Amino acid sequence: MNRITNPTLAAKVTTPDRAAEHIRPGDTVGMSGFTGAGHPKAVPAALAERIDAAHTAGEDFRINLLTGASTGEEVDGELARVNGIAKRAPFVSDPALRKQINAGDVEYTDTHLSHLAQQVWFGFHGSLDVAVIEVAAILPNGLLVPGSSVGNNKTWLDLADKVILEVNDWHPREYEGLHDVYYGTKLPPHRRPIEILDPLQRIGDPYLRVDPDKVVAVVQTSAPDRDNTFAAPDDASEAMAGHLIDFLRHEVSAGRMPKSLLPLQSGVGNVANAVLAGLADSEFEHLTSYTEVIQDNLLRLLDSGKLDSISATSFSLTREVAAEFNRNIESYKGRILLRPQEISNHPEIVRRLGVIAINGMVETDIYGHVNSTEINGSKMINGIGGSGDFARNAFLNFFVSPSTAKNGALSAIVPMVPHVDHTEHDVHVIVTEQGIADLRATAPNERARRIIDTCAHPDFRDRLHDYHDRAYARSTTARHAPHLLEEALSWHQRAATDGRM
Ligand code: 0RQ
Repeated sequence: MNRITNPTLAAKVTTPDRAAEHIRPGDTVGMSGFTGAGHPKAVPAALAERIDAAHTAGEDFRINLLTGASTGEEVDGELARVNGIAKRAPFVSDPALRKQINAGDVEYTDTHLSHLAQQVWFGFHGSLDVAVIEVAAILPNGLLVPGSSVGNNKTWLDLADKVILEVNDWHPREYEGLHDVYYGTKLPPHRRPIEILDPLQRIGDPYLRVDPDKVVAVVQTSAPDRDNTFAAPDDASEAMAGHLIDFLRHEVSAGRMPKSLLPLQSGVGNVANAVLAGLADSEFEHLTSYTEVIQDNLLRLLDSGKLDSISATSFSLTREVAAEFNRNIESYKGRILLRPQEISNHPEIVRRLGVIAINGMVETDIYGHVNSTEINGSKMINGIGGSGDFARNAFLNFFVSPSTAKNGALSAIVPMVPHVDHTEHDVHVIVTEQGIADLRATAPNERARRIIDTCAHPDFRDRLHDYHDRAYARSTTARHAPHLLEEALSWHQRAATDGRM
């Protein structure tokens, strides 16, 4: 089936190599892509070849790359391979790129996912030279049918001087109707309320718009999204899922939320997957989800009839489940909406709907400051992603992690975190396989005892109590959240030198 039915844009079909020639050294490029879904599959590799050739010839050629979130081997992998990225935002997961960031070769701006689009509108990132956007089809009137993610595509298409479109027929043509692209965003002081009152409420259009005069090239591809594999849930993640679901039961019986709970957001990863699997076996019904990423188990929850609807910005599926979804896409219409990430993760809506946010963490300190991104305060893992968008504005948030890492050598509960992504003011509930600590309406010392007693691994519990007790005893005029500053980061110091806390 012909996916490019607009004559003006059909006339611009060309090869990836010719398309990539429109990208110049130093350009800021906005590409599609979110958690391995909907990123361009051909032009970035062609660009990488050009960059490689330029470097061989002794020329400087790197770009500044903005996306929705992580992409795939075809984007971050290819461009990292040729040292083609100077600056990157807002989220990464590619191992080669992570290495370059941690080697100091790539400047990485770790940004809340709902914030990047507006920051580019505000001009914080300078001008956007080129957009490279993957879509499922171009309609006769020139409107674009998005594919498996929306991300920041609306903003990149609106703001870029030049646009390159990749039309990928791996995405079913029947994607048409599964998206809700909001065109009402404005800059302050002209902003208006974003009136989403229900996760599945439509406020926009099913299509992306593009000024055909800006389109410099159209490329055809036929390539799958990233295969997002997950480890089968282990005992620890099943224990965490169990604690969390029991906690939700308790909240319902305390009258703090309805039996159908409140809209769920879950981060990506094995614990989130285990929680979703646990919910499938629970008594909860008519659940909804206001989230950013649709993983296998969220889709399964929808298939099982436990979950009524999902609002997100992207998929992050295994190849097998993606193929199944693509075959049955029509049956999901009216139950799934993909939105731009500035809306899927919008603080106003997260707060209004009362989202239950579940996200992973590296570690928390005894007062509830959470580190989600930087090992030993310095080494980037992925980035904050959408965890801050959701957690800070959630009705209820959970941060989950096994109580230890690296075969028990490191504790996920520490005296002081060396990097803070979520502050004590934002964090509600900490979950490890050991137990669950409800920090709502607690003061720091109460919080410390609760986290240590319920969440810390027994191997570290006494030492954590000892640290807290001595800090309290010594700080006679600073007991609100007492610390021994000379010792607070000694656990990380030891981790850095000996690999053990
Ligand atoms: O490193 O692979 O080298 O061993 O951190 O840890 O156990 O695989 O855990 O996949 O759940 O990721 C916080 C990173 C957890 C994730 C984080 C090491 C560990 C391993 C990963 P290795 P695991 P998970 C929605 C929301 C921020 C973004 C977010 C994350 C690696 O949840 O990126 O929430 N969150 N987005 O060994 C030292 C510790 C450690 C540690 C783990 N205490 N000390 N290293 N590790 N704990 C998605 C989006 O926004 C797109």
